Amino acid sequence: MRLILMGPPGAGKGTQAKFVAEHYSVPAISTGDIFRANVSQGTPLGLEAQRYMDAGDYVPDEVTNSMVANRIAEDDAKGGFLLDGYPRTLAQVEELDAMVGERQERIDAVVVLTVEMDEIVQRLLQRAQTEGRADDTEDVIRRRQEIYAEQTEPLIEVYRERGLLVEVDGMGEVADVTARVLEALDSSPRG
Ligand code: B4P
Repeated sequence: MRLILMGPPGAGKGTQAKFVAEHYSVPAISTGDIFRANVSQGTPLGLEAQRYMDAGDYVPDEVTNSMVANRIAEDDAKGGFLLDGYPRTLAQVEELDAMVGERQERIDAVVVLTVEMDEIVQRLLQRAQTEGRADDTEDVIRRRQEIYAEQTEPLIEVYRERGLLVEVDGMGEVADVTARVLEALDSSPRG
């Protein structure tokens, strides 16, 4: 199974990714997590990514694309993967198409989690208190939502036209959302 998990910042992508990936026995690959791990280890990639992330901006496509290409080339991703938070731009869609095309593979489904804006802001302000992430301040949360609307929302139509889109209500309890995602994937034509 090769899946993409999309949704605005705070929709619960990272939260759902681990349950959904476990269900299909594929690795959950989160570009945000990989960037954060590099930031905390102080690697050159981390130093480059940090200034964008702290401002709520996207890390440049070249940096993100080559990082994903390397990650999905690892052994554990040969039989499938769940991409959490990638692609986020049209250029990343093209690059991902090329990566899977080279391997003679295809994406099976693109899950979009939909969550009301008030709930998103609440979740991220809550996360600011528990995890202390640098990009969970009110100004940066707003900036991240704007960037999502500008650069990532258009991808929904791209994947809808390809017949890959699976829209799931991301409101409510975590376990209920997981159940909805799995049910939607099982009943989607490609699931
Ligand atoms: P991400 O790490 O992907 O962060 P996110 O979109 O904010 O979080 P997510 O939707 O995964 O929410 P979560 O499950 O944590 O990206 C961070 C940054 O990295 C980006 O802004 C960008 O700078 C950079 N980046 C990443 N990918 C990139 C790319 N492809 N290109 C360029 N730059 C990239 O959930 C949020 C909170 O809600 C959590 O506290 C969680 O506990 C809570 N929650 C989840 N589900 C809930 C539920 N059902 N009910 C109540 N609370 C819930």
